[in-house]
Amino acid sequence: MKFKSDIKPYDAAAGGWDSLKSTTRFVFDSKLVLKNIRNLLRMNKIHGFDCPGCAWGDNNTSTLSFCENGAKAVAWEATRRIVGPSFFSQYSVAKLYQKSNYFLEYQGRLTHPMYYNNKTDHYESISWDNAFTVISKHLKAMDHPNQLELYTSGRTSNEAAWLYQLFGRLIGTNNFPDCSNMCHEASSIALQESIGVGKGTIRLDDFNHADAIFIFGQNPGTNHPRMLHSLRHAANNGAKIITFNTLRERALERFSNPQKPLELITSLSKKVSFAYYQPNLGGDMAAIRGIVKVLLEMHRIQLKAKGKGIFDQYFIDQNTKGIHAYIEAVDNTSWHDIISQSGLKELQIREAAQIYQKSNRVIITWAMGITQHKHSVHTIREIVNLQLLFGQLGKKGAGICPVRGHSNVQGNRTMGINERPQKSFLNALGSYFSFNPSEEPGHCTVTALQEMLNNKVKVFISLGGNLASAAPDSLLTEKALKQCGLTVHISTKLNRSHLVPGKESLILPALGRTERDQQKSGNQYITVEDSFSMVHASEGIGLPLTHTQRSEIAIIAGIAYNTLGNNKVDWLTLAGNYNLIRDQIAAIIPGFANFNTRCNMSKGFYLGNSAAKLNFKTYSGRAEFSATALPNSLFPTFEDSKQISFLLQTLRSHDQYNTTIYGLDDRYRGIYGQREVVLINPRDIKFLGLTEGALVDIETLWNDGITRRVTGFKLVKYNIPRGNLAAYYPETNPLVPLSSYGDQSHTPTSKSIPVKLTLSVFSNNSTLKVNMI
Ligand SMILES: Nc1nc2c(c(=O)[nH]1)N[C@H]1C(S)=C(S)[C@@H](COP(=O)(O)OP(=O)(O)OC[C@H]3O[C@@H](n4cnc5c(=O)[nH]c(N)nc54)[C@H](O)[C@@H]3O)O[C@H]1N2
Ligand SMILES: Nc1nc2c(c(=O)[nH]1)N[C@H]1C(S)=C(S)[C@@H](COP(=O)(O)OP(=O)(O)OC[C@H]3O[C@@H](n4cnc5c(=O)[nH]c(N)nc54)[C@H](O)[C@@H]3O)O[C@H]1N2
Ligand SMILES: [Mo]
Repeated sequence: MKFKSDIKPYDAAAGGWDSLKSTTRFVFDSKLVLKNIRNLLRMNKIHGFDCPGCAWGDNNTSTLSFCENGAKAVAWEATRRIVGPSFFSQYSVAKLYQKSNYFLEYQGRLTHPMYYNNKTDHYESISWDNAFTVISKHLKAMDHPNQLELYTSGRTSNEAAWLYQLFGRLIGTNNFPDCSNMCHEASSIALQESIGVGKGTIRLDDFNHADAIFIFGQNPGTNHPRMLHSLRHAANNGAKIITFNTLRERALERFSNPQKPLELITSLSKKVSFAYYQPNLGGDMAAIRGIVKVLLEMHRIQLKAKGKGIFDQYFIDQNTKGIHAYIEAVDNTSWHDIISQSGLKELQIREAAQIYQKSNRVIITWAMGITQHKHSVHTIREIVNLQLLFGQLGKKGAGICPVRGHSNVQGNRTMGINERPQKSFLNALGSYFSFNPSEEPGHCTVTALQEMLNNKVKVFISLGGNLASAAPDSLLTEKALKQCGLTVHISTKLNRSHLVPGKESLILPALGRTERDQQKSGNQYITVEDSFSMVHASEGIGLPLTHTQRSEIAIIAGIAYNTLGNNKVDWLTLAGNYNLIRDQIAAIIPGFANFNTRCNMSKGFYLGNSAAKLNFKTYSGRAEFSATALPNSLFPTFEDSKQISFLLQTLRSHDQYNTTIYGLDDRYRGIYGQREVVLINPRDIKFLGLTEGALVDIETLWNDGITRRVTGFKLVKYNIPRGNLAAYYPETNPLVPLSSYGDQSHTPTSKSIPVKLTLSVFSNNSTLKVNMI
């Protein structure tokens, strides 16, 4: 496939004609027009499947409930192209390793269980029974349950996640590293500490009642396009949308609705953001602290003048703990630090504070621009601090909203995919199934990789996902996977993780969410939970490509039955009727009573949120202010400080889903046909004595003597603060040190990597560049 590379500013609004053209181009390009359209129509509808694109909620009001990127995800899964035994006999693993991620996934759907033959370096066909035997042999040979790592990617259904964690816990481990560790972990930890529940407090309808919506570190136009609809409705109702984003993101500036024909015809488009601030990478905690400083000033003035300040004193007295220490921390933070760290002007911070103060009902949302830093937990707690001062919890149109990534990542956690499970959950599980679950904390993604590098892991099983490309320090991660005794990948498409096999390796082909899943008791549906704690049923409708693919649930049940027998759990019977799995969930997980009956409700059901009801399940029983100082520096300082250094963030383009690359365009950012680019402030280009379009090498500045470099990246001038850079993930994952992760969260610091740039001597080729088409 040939791509023409180009860079041109994108002037149109987000959504609109271009979005429609792009969606339809994608759907019509594939040879399955009818099937794709039918799939789109049924997406997020009753008797249809939940969109595998993202975890945004759905109010079932729009006739065509899809977005451009959801359409891409469906079309991508619905391909008729096949990666079967003959494909693998044609390509050795070494040969495939040379190919790009785009090439690998474009080859089509995995159809047969495959076993890696290390003598020939080819994957070869294996029967399902023999595959299960290989796995159980390895599992039974382990000296200790913690030699097993059970990775999960957040597309997995509640039912599959449930069986998977049950299997792991019966074996005796809590090693459940998952994509969430690299994603919203900091949100879960911070919210649990602050308000006693690791989830957002709002419901979709709250957007219709908000006076202001503050969006931090998130690019909804690409990653949560359906959120634009909610924002737009909110704006129509008079809500002010305030954006904090290091980059100017097109879809946060203007948006027109591709599902409203009149708007398309008249090219009407709405300004999205009422105010747009561009803090430095990692500067949001300082920005929020600044906003609070201004509000505290106003509070004190008014208190003096009128005897009543602007904070919600009643809410604070009734519901919170720690206000005094927090106010002291705010007083101790200097304007100098606030301005230098946030990169914003005092005037801008005062303006944002004023908008906040004038709004009765405020929602704050955020995503990866907040969670993938060293001080992310503190930043999120600072967001909560601000909301607590004004009682922005427990009322309509107000609250906190971490916008989740994978479509069921929140549900996976609810089901117990958690390396640090709550004791109450383990107790309930143990008494239902009559065993003593281990209480020893398990491994997260980073610690699992460290254990693999220490040769402590015998078996790695991956339920979806692509750890080799998603994890930091790509070369180390690949080494880690290769050192396992057995790697098992339950996957829909070929990806890089399959090409770094352990001493033995299996690929097990799974059905996708859009496909019909027929088991002994008939067609099955699964369930998922969105960002708003709504649980929906989802039923695949497309015919599977072959009878050799199996559902994730059937695969887990097969592994578990072969390893543990049906002594405590009748795995194969559960796999024959998913209602029986839901009965177990209903008996053990709070909020799921009568699960099977409630799945039939048309719009799903709400799990509830204790903090939204002002019931705070923290140690003190109150919402806790957190009183931390700003980080000393946003930039790790090393001895060699003479270098001109930058902070790099790694983000998504418009044509990708995490490690899956659909195409090489990033339309809203005006970048076409290329991904090896680095966005940089024009003055920094000049400062470096370079010109736009020059090819540079990016090298990490870290303290462990390892050289981490990617080469031949094109400089693209962009509206971004000086000293900050942006480039795409996963191409830049080799730059993220495995030892650079968030305090408490262990989330790789993918949004603040200290780097230097040098003119590339390689021009177009490099040792690390594995992503050429
Ligand atoms: N189409 C599509 N949809 C997806 C995904 C996908 O890859 N493709 N991935 C899914 C997943 S798993 C996730 S987690 C979400 C990710 O959704 P996002 O979090 O929107 O994803 P990123 O591309 O990482 O974008 C981070 C945004 O934060 C900004 N940012 C970065 N650092 C900072 C900072 O320090 N401060 C501020 N204020 N802004 C900052 C960046 O400029 C960028 O706009 O999307 C989900 N949905
Ligand atoms: N540098 C950098 N690194 C990052 C990030 C970043 O912003 N910057 N973001 C992080 C984030 S937020 C996340 S969530 C992780 C994502 O990490 P992962 O979830 O591990 O990665 P994905 O790319 O979503 O996984 C794609 C693979 O999942 C498989 N798959 C797709 N659908 C299904 C299905 O229905 N069933 C099964 N069994 N398999 C399926 C396919 O084989 C596909 O190749 O990456 C993280 N890594
Ligand atoms: Mo994510």
